[in-house]
Amino acid sequence: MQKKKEKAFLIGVHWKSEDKALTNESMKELQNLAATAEVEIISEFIQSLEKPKTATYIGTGKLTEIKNKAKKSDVHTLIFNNNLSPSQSRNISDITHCNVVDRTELILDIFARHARTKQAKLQVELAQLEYAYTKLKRKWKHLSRIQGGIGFRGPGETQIEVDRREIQKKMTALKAKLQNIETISRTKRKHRKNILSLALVGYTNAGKSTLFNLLTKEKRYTANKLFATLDAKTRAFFIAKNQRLIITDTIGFIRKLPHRLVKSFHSTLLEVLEADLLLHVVDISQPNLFELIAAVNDVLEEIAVDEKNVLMVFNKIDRIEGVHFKFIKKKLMLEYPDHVFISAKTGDGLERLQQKISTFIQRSKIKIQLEIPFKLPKLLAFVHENAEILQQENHEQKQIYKIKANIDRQLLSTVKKQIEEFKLRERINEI
Ligand SMILES: Nc1nc2c(ncn2[C@@H]2O[C@H](COP(=O)(O)OP(=O)(O)OP(=O)(O)O)[C@@H](O)[C@H]2O)c(=O)[nH]1
Ligand SMILES: [Mg+2]
Repeated sequence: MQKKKEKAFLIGVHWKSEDKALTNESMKELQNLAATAEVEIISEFIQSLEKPKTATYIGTGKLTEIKNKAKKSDVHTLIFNNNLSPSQSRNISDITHCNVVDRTELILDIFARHARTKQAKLQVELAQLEYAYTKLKRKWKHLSRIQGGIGFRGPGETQIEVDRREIQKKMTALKAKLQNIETISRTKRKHRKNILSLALVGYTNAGKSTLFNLLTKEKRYTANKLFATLDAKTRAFFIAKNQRLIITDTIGFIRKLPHRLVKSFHSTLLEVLEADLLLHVVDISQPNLFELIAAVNDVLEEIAVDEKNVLMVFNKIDRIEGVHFKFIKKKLMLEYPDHVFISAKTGDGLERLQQKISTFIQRSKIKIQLEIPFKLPKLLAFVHENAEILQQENHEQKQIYKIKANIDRQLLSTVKKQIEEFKLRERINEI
């Protein structure tokens, strides 16, 4: 038998200074989030306000109306499209006799459902505790029968009445565990330091994992759900002969993500921090795509990756009509000089994308002259393997190979370091 869905009302605010379309888009996103959390939406309420009410976020008149309707429809959960302060949640709950869930708590509930790997589970647990820490919840007697609903799943269930110190102790332990995982993945990354790395970033559901699968021929889970991916996965792939790269698929972003929550996903986002090139995947069929791009850029800024090379990947071109596509294409091309249009589903544009990545690789290479000592044959082999050799002369007298090559900047520093170290050793031996 299918488990009965939790019934809920969605509640949003239309800020009078903002466009109504923006509120509608945001409410649609809340519907998607609620659907992903397997909630049955019974009704939706939107109140127009200039600013939030300090005590109850929305007006008390509206809350009384909601209370009466909730009673009639046997609804016990109210999902707010905004983040509420602890006292606001408490006051709303007092008036309506309902379980109050804010936007972040709903997202965290989805995270708890979707976390599969150990790392993702630990990060979700940390995120839940971080949020609970700032927002300790009281359990309400009249709500005891609806326990286990949104905001009370997973670790949220046990922490409700635990005091702040206990939570802090737990958070420290979780951070230590995550740190261990980070150390392991850092060692792995060190081994790959010489390979150029890409990371997929973008709004949730933009098609990052679908593109990852297309490029790497992997079978990563993709779904028309928000936050289908919560962990990071890195794979090597070839873009052309001799052009081996690594690419990381990771968690998607969303609007109004609290700072602390982003911080909890630090381990997963490390790959993004260290990538040479970001592919910012955008669902071109979304009417508000500029806003979604801005939301992603905000999060990138928050995790301090705003200085990176970014290639805009406009995905899902199969989903938009010819005339509209032409119009939007023009606008995007003007706004983002580094871009490509693709469909990760049909494969349309894949070659264009590969070409763009190749160009980036070429651009990141520089032409240099190197003097590799005869005594370092391994280094010579390494350079041959990883750089484009333009010329090589052997100087018997000086005991060096003189090489002209196009080489990746990162590689160059590794090679130079080895030559310097060799020279230093020689000098020490001489003394
Ligand atoms: N029509 C169409 N659908 C696509 C395309 N790319 C991805 N999708 C669909 O969009 C949905 C989301 O794709 P994912 O690859 O899971 O998206 P994601 O960016 O990894 O999402 P999260 O991991 O949830 O952040 C899936 O249902 C895909 O089948 C495309 O080019 N065209
Ligand atoms: Mg994904």
